[in-house]
Amino acid sequence: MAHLRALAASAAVTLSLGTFFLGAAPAMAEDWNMPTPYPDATFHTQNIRQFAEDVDKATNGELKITVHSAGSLIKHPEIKNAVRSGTVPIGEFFLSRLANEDPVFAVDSLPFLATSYEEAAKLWAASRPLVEKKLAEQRLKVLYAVPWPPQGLYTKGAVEGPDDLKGVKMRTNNPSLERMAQLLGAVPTQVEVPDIPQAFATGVVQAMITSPSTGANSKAWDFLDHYYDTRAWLPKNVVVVNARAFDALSADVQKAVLDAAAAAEARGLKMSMAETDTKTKILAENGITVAAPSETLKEAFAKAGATMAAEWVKSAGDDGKAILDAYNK
Ligand code: PCA
Repeated sequence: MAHLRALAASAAVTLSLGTFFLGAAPAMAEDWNMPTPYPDATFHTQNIRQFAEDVDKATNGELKITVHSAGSLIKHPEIKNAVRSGTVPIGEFFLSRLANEDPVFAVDSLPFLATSYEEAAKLWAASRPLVEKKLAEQRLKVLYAVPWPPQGLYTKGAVEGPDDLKGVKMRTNNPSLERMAQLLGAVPTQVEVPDIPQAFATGVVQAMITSPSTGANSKAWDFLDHYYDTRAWLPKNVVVVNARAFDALSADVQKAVLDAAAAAEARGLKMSMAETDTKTKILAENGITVAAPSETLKEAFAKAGATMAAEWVKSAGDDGKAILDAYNK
């Protein structure tokens, strides 16, 4: 938009008749639609709304971002490609959803590789360059990423050990979790977050592995009764912008977007950390038994995690090695 304003200014000098009109006209505003997969009460969505507000303020309304939550504009499986093709200029998605495109995208969903916020931050720092490079190949620019709280197991009825998971229909959200479910002897079924209550109510699924946030926001107490705090991994959501759309912004607006993105990454991390305890408490307050996994369940999870890590190292090749070397430094 800066060049438009410069044009207007120079036109105002030469065209005295046009001065009033050009001087009074606001800079032409850009309107961006932003699809996101998760409902409004999700901290990621709240963080994105704040990001949009920050961009609006910092650009004096030159760039307005309208957030369409819960897959209302574009369904989660289509969001990445919609941004890539320019159907929408910006969007959010669950990064490890892309695991089938490239194993690099799955690293934050490997069980027990990074199980604390500190380790998750380290893993993001180690993997970010490659994730950015791979997404840039699709003309997607990474603005920021925010981790979910650690992932735990939700079930109907108590799970004493791994045998209780055999044949159980388990809700999954990406290829890694699908593999995990298989290794546990469960039956994986992909279900998006807004559809979780319905999937449990109709018996499509009987168990899930997700965060205290998603469990509490889905009112898990309406359809199950146990939560095992396995702290298995902290997967991330990523916000990307179509590179062409970003490049078309003025330098000032680009800077405003990047500044707001950096603030959103820091704010989102804090929100996520706070959620871990508050939402676990909400689960307990609503009658869910919150417990540590039994030793045999822990062992089964660890075994599945080790198998997945070995499979990942093999499939990720040099990229995987680069990430793990950076992470273990
Ligand atoms: N909630 C999302 C992603 C991870 C999480 O905690 C989900 O369950 O799909």
